[in-house]
Amino acid sequence: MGTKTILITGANGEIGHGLISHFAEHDGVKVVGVDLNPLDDTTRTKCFKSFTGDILDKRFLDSLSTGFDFDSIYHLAALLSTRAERQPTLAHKVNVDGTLNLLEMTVTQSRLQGREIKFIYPSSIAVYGLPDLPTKHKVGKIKEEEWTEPRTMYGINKLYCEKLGRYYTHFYRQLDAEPMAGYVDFRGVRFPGLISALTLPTGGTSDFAPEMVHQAAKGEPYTCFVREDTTIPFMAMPDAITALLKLDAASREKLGREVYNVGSFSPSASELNNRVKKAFASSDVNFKPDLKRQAILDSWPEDVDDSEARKDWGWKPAYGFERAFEEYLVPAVTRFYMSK
Ligand code: AKB
Repeated sequence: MGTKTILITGANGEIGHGLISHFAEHDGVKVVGVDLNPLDDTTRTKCFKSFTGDILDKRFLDSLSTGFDFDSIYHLAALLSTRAERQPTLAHKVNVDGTLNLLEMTVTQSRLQGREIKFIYPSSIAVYGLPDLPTKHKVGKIKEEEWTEPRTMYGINKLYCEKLGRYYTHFYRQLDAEPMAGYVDFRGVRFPGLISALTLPTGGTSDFAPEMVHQAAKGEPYTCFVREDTTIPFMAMPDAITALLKLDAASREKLGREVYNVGSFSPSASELNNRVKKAFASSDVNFKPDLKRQAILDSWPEDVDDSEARKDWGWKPAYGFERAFEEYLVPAVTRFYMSK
């Protein structure tokens, strides 16, 4: 099989870093990395080509599209939930109009190459909106069709873009003399909170978990903005990368849906704190809930039912809660700060 060319938007982001590092360690893939800000040197050197540009700039995307034949497009660029609440109209532009521009670019790519192009999309547990804590506890592991009533601009954006992807895959320009469906092969996963040892998220509401880990590794105190009983699903970054790659590699006929839940572990903030303290004895965490951000977290599910992903494309996390800390987070985040 020849070398694949993959476009990654949001290349400077957490998932972008992890994905580009993975591809750099494996042959057969040329990465074209794109971000609004210049890629950091480490990431840039791992890319075949990198570009600084705005996914809202159609001329920039057109110039990108004429320069490469992409096999897959990983559209990671987004404003996360907390930042999106502070800048809702900007979030809508980037998260929705930006995605629409990338979908249109995928159609152009597909017509130029005469084949279907895969569009890999990280959606989120933010598409869910549980009305209250008793319901959240009762629902437990949520299924893809349940409670998709998001209360954040980010969650609404992600849910709408899931529908956009389904439209482009199955119904795009359906009234044309020659319908144009079959150009885009949209595939998405609804990520839980992600925890990376090597990067910190910016502007997420699930950020309390990675922030707690990194502050402890730095030997610095951390004021946690959630209640101790707060429980949402999380995933170690290596598993998030695996999920995207396995979904990309799955044969289309195996996929019964466009978007899948993927899960790993669902600790409470108190359980996270206890595990962090076991790893970093000097950890100093105090809980001071931000009631507004807390309300967002209380609307997100305790856990996700990812049986569809396991059945259709063999999803299985490698890192449960204990292994994520013992074999990934603690050794890697310790090394990371010792090298500083
Ligand atoms: C956020 O907190 O906004 C994201 C997410 C859960 O999608 N990390």
